[in-house]
Amino acid sequence: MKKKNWKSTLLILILIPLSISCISVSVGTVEPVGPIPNKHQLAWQELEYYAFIHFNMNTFTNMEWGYGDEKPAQFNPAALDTRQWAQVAKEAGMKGIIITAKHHDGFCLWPSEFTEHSVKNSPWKDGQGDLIRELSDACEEYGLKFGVYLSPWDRNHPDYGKPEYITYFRNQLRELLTNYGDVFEVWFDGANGGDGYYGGANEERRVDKKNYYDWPNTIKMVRELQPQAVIFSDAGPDIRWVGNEKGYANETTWSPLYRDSVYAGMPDFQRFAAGQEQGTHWVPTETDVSIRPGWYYHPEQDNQVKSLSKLVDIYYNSVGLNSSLLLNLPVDTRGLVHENEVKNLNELAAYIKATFTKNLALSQPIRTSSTAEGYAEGYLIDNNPDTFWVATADDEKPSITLLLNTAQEANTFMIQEYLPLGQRIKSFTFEVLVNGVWEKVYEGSTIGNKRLIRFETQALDGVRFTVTDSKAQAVFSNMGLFKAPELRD
Ligand code: FUL
Repeated sequence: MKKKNWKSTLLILILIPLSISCISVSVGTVEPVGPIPNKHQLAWQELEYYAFIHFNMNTFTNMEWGYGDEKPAQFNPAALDTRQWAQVAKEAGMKGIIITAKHHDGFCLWPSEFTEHSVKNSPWKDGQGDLIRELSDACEEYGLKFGVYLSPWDRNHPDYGKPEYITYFRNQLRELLTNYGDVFEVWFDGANGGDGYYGGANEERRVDKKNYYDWPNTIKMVRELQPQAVIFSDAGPDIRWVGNEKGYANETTWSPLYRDSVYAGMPDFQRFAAGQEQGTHWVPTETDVSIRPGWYYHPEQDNQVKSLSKLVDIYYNSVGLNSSLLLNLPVDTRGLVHENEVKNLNELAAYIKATFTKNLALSQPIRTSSTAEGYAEGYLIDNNPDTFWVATADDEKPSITLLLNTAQEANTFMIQEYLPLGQRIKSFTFEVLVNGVWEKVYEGSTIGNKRLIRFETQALDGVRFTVTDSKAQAVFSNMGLFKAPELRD
């Protein structure tokens, strides 16, 4: 690349259209490093940030885990408005909503034909309501994806623990996946078995978590009914749990996993938080965390909504660590996302926008230690997820150096691997150039979908990103240098 600004701009303008027509050729010249994501996983990777909504019987009993003996009469939101949920999520910059259609207490937010324990016997809309329909309609209206959480554990159902329950569970899943349009994600919880009401038995029921649910056949059913949906559980098959509920992914996060050796609800799943470099399947992490201490609404937590700086920290440590952020909003007893949530969500949206709208790397000279034939540095900043830059295969420490035409204040660096060719980078360093002196400000491991690096705000003359170890030649689709606003709390 030439140093002159107008020339690099011109080159990028020429390269963008060229790159689009070259994609298939380019992919052919660089061998993928398996495993790689399928097209549904790839579409999911782009979402990055979407909402969980925990709203169900527990909202009205002020519980986290209902026992299963609650009465449908207790479910009675006065001002339920799923369009408000969708509007809040949309304005927050979220890409979808996943709703607790049935939690562990077994109460169903849709009028299932297979149980009486549902909204059809509640006072809400005189038993005529269908919350799942309302939410799926609201999501469509607001251009959001729609997903469902269906708890495998059911503390209400008399057959839980017996083979008959699996038929019931699948019947419910079939209803959810047949009657409510496109579903982008199906969420299966790992909490399975324990004490409960179980139709009046009031006893403890343990299940063989690995075999009881016959997951392979349930997964087959999801594939038939909603082929585009990704399936989440502790262990995949498509997306895995990040291993904690605090909002933090692991510094090292491999999307590959030895998937067939893990299962939903396995007791020590946390040890898979980092994934496995040599894993056999693409099973990226999803970071689920609540905006309040509880998953469900509790009035006494009205003043414990996570602050902007906490939410920003979570965003950087999930989206910025090769994960997605599933941020839970506990809808309140009115049936609305509470004002305190709305305020902080909007602050986060404004912060993200203020940070990432202006990429300081655009139209600036980029130098690389090598570039494979047919590729160019310009692909790194063309903001096109389908183009990518490739180092030569013999370049053992590929580096990307951005030299700014004039010093710029910055504090955030972003880089993304090109996922269709697999996750490759094992370690890297990041340096800043200040007053002619290079200073290493970060050393890290994996990258994957996105790595965000935060550092002290400084007037920079340049930055340098160096791959120090990788599974194969480096391939990046995007990078950026940004200045995030200062956080006050
Ligand atoms: C956990 C559940 O037990 C919690 O109640 C909540 O739904 C959370 C997202 O997953 O395993």
